[in-house]
Amino acid sequence: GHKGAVLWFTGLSGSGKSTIANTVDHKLFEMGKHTFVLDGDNIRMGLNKNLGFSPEDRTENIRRIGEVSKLYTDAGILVMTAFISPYLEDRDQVREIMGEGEFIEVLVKASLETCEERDPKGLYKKARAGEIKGFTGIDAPYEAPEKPELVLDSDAKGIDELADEVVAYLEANGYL
Ligand code: GGZ
Repeated sequence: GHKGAVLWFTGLSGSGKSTIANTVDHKLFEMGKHTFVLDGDNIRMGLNKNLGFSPEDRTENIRRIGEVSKLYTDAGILVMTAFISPYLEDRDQVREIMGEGEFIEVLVKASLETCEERDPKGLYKKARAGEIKGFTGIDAPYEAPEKPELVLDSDAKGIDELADEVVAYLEANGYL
């Protein structure tokens, strides 16, 4: 089919959102499907470079990403977003602006312990040392989704297996 939708990855920093999204992107490309990934690298560096990490700025970050995702979806493109998106209400707001079946919420489930152990950019260490204030999971909240379309067990499984689970979900539900 040629149905646009957004795969909305949500989870802690270091849970694997961006890596999984990019791996899915790669797999779909090999299958001849053209998708697009929105993440901090192309959004927080550009469109949203005037936003920080206060609750208000995170809400505005997610609102804009939601609107951009809607544009892609309306154009018939499958878009993947990889942002912590810590607030339930903000994600529900995006779900509301999308059409029926166009918002696929994917919880990338990894415990704080796992993420802190990975700490690829050393940010948890800085947050623990008080060098970064308001870090998600340390001194800022993460509200996990109650009924996500998909849950990926990033504590127990590797990136490739989880990416395959996403592709299988898309196939089973008529998105490909
Ligand atoms: C959380 C922060 C913070 C604070 C900088 N809290 O591992 P990363 O580096 O690449 O992922 C984190 C990213 C989070 O940006 P998002 O746009 O996804 O956040 S939100 O959806 O909440 O708006 C981390 C880095 O930015 N980072 N400061 N205080 N993550």
